[in-house]
Amino acid sequence: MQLKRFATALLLGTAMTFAVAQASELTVVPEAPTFKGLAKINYVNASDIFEFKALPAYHEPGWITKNFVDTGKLPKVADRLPKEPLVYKAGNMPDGIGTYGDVMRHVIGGRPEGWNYEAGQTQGWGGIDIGLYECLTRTAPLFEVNAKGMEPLPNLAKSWEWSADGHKLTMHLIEGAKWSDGVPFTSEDVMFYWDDNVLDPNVSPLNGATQETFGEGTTLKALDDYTVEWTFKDAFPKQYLYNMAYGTFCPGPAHMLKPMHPKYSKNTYDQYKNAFPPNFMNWPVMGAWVPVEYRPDDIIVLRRNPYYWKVDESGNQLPYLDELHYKLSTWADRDVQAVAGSGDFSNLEQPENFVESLKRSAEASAPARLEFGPRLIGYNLDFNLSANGWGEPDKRAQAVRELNRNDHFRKAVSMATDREKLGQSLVKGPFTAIYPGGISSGSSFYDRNSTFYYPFDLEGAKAELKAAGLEDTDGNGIVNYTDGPMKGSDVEITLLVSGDYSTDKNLAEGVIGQMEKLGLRVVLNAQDGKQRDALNYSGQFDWMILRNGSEIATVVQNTPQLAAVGPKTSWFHRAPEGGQMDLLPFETELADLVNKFTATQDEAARVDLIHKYQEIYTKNVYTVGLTEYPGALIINKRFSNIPSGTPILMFNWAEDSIMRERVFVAADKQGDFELHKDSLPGKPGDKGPVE
Ligand code: BQZ
Repeated sequence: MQLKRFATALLLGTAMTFAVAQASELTVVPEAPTFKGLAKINYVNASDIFEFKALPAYHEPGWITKNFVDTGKLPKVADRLPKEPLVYKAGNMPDGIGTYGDVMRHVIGGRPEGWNYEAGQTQGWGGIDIGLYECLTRTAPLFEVNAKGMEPLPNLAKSWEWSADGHKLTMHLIEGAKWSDGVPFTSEDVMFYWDDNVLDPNVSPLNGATQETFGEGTTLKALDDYTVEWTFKDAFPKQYLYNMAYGTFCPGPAHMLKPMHPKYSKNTYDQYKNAFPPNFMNWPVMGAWVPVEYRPDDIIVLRRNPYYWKVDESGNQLPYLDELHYKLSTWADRDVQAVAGSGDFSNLEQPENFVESLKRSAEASAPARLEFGPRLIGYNLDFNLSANGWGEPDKRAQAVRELNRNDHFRKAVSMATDREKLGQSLVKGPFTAIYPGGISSGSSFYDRNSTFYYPFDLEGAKAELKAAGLEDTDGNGIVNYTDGPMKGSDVEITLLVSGDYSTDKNLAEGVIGQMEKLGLRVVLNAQDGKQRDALNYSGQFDWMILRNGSEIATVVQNTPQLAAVGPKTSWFHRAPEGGQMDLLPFETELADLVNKFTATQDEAARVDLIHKYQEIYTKNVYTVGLTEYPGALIINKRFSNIPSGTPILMFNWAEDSIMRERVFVAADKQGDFELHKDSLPGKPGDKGPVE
């Protein structure tokens, strides 16, 4: 009998060993299916796009001269421009010098909280903040710039030079530019953003800029009204110039915000953050358009900024478009309206809409054209890896965090994920690809041979769960903890996703179904974008499905978000308030590789560092990549100066990359969509525009 039992156990054991031996081994990810839809990009040099210089004469729409300059309401256009405006070169404009008039009608799924972007308020995304807030440098147009020697484009910072030892960077701001209410833009705006928002621990700027975003111990000071000086610990950390672009260094108007900041008033931080609600119109911006009308859940209307500091080579003050709309709807509706022609622009990023959008856009009568870019849109299942208090977990959540930090557990989750099925469930065809996580296959830093994953293998996954100390001891199909404070309980995991996108929810439902077969109970927690962001940034989640950002697509943009290089840089592992990071050994390796990448300018070394990063990332299942696919830009055919092959996401979103300020509509194609024709923004706080 003993023998029989032993033999059975042996057989079982062998079977188990055999199952584990059969369990999918780490494998190099297969080639992604080729996808023909990719449009051609015309690569140029950065200097081909624009320069800063004074021109002999400047021009503006005739109605501004007639109704505003001739009546004394506005200074002459030459007096509204800086000494050396940013001059877009006609040679880089696909359709050349434009003409004034018309509107770009955006549709967005977010909603405005207020105008205090610096203190973390969203304006609803979809390109509205990108248009309002100009930043020290600009990177979105780099998608069309030759990679060799690439560095961020000048913007509010028109030039810069490094000290001989590379630890200081002197930055020259554009001189004589003004906010849209006529107040001069100076280093005071830059320093208020840096000192009283980035460095103030009580303020969390939108897109999460912290001191570590620009390097541990980095300092910044103003030398005069138009000169600031950075001091870095590393020598020549040119990488940080990317972080001085959109999202992380886009100063707001200090003359509006500083008086409301707790350091300079009796306001609380909450009162500061909410000092300018969305119905505060004519908010001063450096961007090309100013909010002049807001109807909740309906529309935000923006009118051209009369002090905008960019012109074309003929001296025409930009933008060409007099008005922008942001219709407050849903992200899915953005695709539908762009294809139907009642909206003008969409980043087709939800595969569920691919087929219909392709069909409609293929018709000769289609109002919009649709161009696919590289396979750079992807999703990851992120594990909250903090076990020392970030997000104040209760007993259940803490037990999940401990599991998330267990290699067998993350391996089991990866092995139980059928990536092929998940991708095809979104859209049939050659669009989606198996994506293990890490750098996108569409990125110039991607190396397939450094990208590993565990192919789908449910039995192997179950064996890994057992190795993680989980067994279904009560036979209800869900594994139980076999020790610790949750001993005997079912393993229950909450999954945070954005409820604003069908793709996020569909992927979540797919993962939940697949995890149930593995024996994990995963509970969906779908929140709107704002709440999802808030729960994410504060660590209140067990697992999260997150769409990739620029750091995954380009490596060089938002680089600190590639690893926990600081207490608040990773999307899914941060330090508790006032606490330290509790990094796993491989996380420390990843952070070291990212820091080394940031500190060197040796191109070959940078490539090697990222390949090593990719290998450690994927072999350790830092995240479980789910699927990746190409996005497509849908834009109404009446617009000119749209660069061919503009990716919907690379260094930034397409709203930035197409350089909207130089987009125009030929006179004979202009629609009748303006809601405030021949008006300009009023004074900050005025109820609407000045007709
Ligand atoms: C693009 C983008 C422009 C944010 C947002 C939104 C937020 C996230 C992300 C995208 C929307 C559109 O993305 O989906 O196509 O227009 O706005 O900013 O998802 O919830 O927090 O990171 O960019």
